[in-house]
Amino acid sequence: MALRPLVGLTTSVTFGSHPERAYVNAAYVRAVQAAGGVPVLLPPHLDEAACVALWTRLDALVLTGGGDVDPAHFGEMPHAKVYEVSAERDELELGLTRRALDDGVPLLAICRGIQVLNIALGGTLYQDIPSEPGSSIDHSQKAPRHQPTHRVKVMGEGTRLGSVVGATELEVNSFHHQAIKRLGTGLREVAWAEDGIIEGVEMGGAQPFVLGVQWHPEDLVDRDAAARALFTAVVDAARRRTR
Ligand SMILES: [Mn+2]
Repeated sequence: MALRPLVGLTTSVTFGSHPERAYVNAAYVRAVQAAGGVPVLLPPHLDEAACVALWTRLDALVLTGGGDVDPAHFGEMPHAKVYEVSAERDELELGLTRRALDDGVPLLAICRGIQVLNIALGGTLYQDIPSEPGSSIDHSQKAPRHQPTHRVKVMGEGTRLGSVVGATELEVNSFHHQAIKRLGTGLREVAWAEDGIIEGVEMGGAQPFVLGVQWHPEDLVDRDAAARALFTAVVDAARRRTR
C-alpha cells in the first residue's frame, strides 16, 4: 500500500515563438500534494519506453487542462476555432487513458481531460460551444481562475461524483469552448450546467475510480471543499489500490 501514491500529471506544451516547453499550472501540483499524493509530471515528449517504465510505477493519473484534441481522433475535420493542437500530447494522453482504464488505475480527468477520456472511449465533442450547440452561459469566463461563474447540477443518488463532492449543486469556474457531444462507451453523464452542457462523467458499473469534470477544481481548492474532495478521492483510491 502506497502511503504517498505517485500521481501522474499530464502537461501542456508551448506554441508559437517560445522554445518548446512542457509545463503545468502549479495549482495542480499543489492540489495533488495537499491531498497526500506525489505529483509526477508527464511531458508529451516521453518516448514509448520511458512511458512504459513510468506507468508501472504510477498509482493514479490526472489529465490536466489545455488546448484542443485533434478532432481527427473522433473522425472530424477541425472547426475554425480549434486551437493549440499537439499531436504528441494527444497521443500520450489517449494512450495513458486507455492504460488507466485497462489496468484499473484511478483517473481524474479535468477540463481537456474529460474530453480526452470521452474520445478515448469513442465519444465526440462539440468543437466550439458558441457555434454549436450555442449557450446563454459563457463557458470561457474572463473572471479570475479561482472565481466560480456558473452553476453545475450533480446527480447525487448512486453516483461516485455525488458521493465525492457531497452536494447536488456546485458553483464552478469555466474555461472551455468545447464539450462532450456523444458520450463514449461505458461513460455516464452525472453533472450538467444549466444549459445542458455535460460537466461531469464517470464510468458506470464496477469500474474503479474514473471521474471527469469539465471545470477546474485545482483552482478552487482554497475556497471549496468539493474541489479538495476530488483530489483527496483520487489519491485515496490510489492508496487503496495495490498493483
Ligand atoms: Mn462550463
